Amino acid sequence: MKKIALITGITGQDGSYLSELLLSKDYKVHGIVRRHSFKGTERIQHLIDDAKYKDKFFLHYGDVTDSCSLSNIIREIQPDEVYNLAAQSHVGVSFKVPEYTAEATGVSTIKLLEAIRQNKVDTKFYQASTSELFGGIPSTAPQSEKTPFYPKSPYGAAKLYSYWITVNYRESYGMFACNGILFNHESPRRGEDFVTRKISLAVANIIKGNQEKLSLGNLNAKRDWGFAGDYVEGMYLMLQQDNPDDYVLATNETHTVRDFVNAAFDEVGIKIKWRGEGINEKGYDSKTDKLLIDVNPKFFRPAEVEFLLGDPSKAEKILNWKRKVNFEELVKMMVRADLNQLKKIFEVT
Ligand code: NAP
Ligand code: G4F
Repeated sequence: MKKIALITGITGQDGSYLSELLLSKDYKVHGIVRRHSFKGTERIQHLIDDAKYKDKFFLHYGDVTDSCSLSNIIREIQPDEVYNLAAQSHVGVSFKVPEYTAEATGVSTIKLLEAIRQNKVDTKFYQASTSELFGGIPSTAPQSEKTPFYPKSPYGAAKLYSYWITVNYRESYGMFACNGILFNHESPRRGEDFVTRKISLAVANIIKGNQEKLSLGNLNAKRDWGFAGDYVEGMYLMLQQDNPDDYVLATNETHTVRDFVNAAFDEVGIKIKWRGEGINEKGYDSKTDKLLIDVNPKFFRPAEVEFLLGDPSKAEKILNWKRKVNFEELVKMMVRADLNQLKKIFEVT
């Protein structure tokens, strides 16, 4: 019998890679999509259109803030595995829409867990937890499953609830429920308002003459950046174990936002020379002295997570998981993809 998976957040970056992975393993994949006024399925359109997935890939209208839709879908499809990836996932935006973030990123998890429990569906559950849980304890590094949490945003606080309610349902009801505590993972499918994609797109646009310069917020923030395609394999592996547990997925390398900018421009043969400090820091093309990067305080957050560095040794040992793509390869992949994409747009217009 083919296994049945349900993915919330299937239209997102991770949802699209996870769908591809599970379809390659011959799963039947069901996803929850919310209604958009215009499209919204770009990242999975190739799967929707592929005739070989006609009887394997199914989408259902629903919303993780709507327990009726969750309960109906769970009852109807009786999944073997549920991957809860849906969230208002932007940390900066969570300060602007804190109450909605609490609903979509926090309370939604109990709605899904209760839909499973009340319908008595025997399923394994993956919760998309995050390194944002570690937030404000920079002295503790690298961060592992044992590091105390200290979220620094409405997003982090909402994810903290989801983390603990997942542990609670495992302990209270014996559910096979796991938290993947994932550090930042990126790809050419990353949302354009996250810093890595904002940078790779800007590099491509500047090279093509569509954009003058790139404005960023905190250049000093350090992140442990990996490739999303590697991380969805870890999610899958967590649900294939005999026992449920929580795991960190990370690269164990950290880089500043400035490092990412340098590496991205390097990819198109531009070396950045930095001058000034704080909000006056600027990046110039070292050959032409053209201004390419400046700092705009509008991208600062009311509270910032300054430093993330993950210790993935538990996942490496127990899941036999290891990231394959390193920082330089990730930057190259993203810049190349954006250059190619822009080339396509120019070729047809
Ligand atoms: P993403 O690209 O922003 O995707 C989020 C997904 O959630 C989208 O499919 C979105 O649907 C859906 N969604 C949002 N609100 C919803 C609602 N009310 N009802 C139903 N669906 C809703 O995020 P991602 O990068 O793939 O991340 C996947 C998960 O991992 C998220 O929970 C995120 O918080 C978490 N996480 C991500 C990272 C990372 O570095 N990427 C690290 C740690 C944890 P629309 O397409 O309709 O907006
Ligand atoms: O790319 P970011 O917006 O990602 P952030 O805040 O680390 O959150 C992402 O990773 C989390 C895992 O740790 C996930 F849980 C979460 O869902 C999301 O996927 O920002 C990265 C860093 C921050 O320090 C931010 O302040 O880059 C800094 N930054 C500097 N300039 C900027 C910008 N971030 C954005 N989005 N835009 C800027 O212009």
